[in-house]
Amino acid sequence: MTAFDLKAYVNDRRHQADEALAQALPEIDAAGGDPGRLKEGMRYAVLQGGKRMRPMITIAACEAAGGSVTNALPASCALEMIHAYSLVHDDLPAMDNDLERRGRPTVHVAFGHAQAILIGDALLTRAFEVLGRGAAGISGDRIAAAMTRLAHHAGIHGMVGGQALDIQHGQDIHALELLERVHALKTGALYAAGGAMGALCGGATEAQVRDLEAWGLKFGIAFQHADDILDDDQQALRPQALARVDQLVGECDGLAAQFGVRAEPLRALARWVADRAHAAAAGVKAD
Ligand code: GRG
Repeated sequence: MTAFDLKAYVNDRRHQADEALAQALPEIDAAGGDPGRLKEGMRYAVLQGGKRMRPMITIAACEAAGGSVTNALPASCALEMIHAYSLVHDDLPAMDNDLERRGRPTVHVAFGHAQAILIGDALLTRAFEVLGRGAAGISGDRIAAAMTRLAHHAGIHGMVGGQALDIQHGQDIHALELLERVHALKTGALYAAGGAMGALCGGATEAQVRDLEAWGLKFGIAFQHADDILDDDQQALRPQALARVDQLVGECDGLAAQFGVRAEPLRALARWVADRAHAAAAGVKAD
């Protein structure tokens, strides 16, 4: 048996997600012009850089459930637009006040503060429009269920709630349990949405949708622990966080087992997160 080529998989799926996103965002020269440069700002926020991890997980979950890349593209685009909106708003002076992202001026620096708020709002709403239009061969019921999962995980019970919890506690997080609660909401929730939406678009059963949603949540928490280790954040909790990465990745493997060989991309992506965390903890820079 040949080993699964994660690099080739990631390059291919990232390319397909990039193309779908370029099509799903409003064209700058379309009718109506571009008052306030919002269309330009939406494209700037989404299309320049980014690892496309959330679309990747959505596609991989869809494939695990027996669907195709095409089935997963609207949900993948919607999820990445919501991720992009959250970064635009998170970078604002009222939040993190970041001047650079992905090696370029942040949206509020390049387009102005009021425009950045509107660009984030426009990305959030465009996400639901793109998902609502659906994909060929996917029933309206499944699209409606995907929308509900996305709204749930992006909102007060997910990413927005996690951002509020993070703001409330600031630098004052000394227990792994609280740190993981923030990670689960702020980062894990969007991955959970990706797992659930991918499963729904791939034709999964209700139980499988729940399992791939749980897979996404665990993956997202592990991903954030790995990111903390890479960025030297939360140093006091590092040994516990590293142990949790291994545990979470093991749980991901348990959830993916039922999908057999079709879940190989999910398994390889989870293994990549564990390798990244261990390499960073050992002071080695991984891919
Ligand atoms: C403003 C509602 C609202 C939420 C903000 C995204 C976010 C929540 C905060 C940004 C800070 C942060 C560390 C969030 C955790 C999620 C995360 C790891 C974001 C960066 O995601 P990557 O690494 O970024 O996937 P790219 O650029 O590759 O897309």
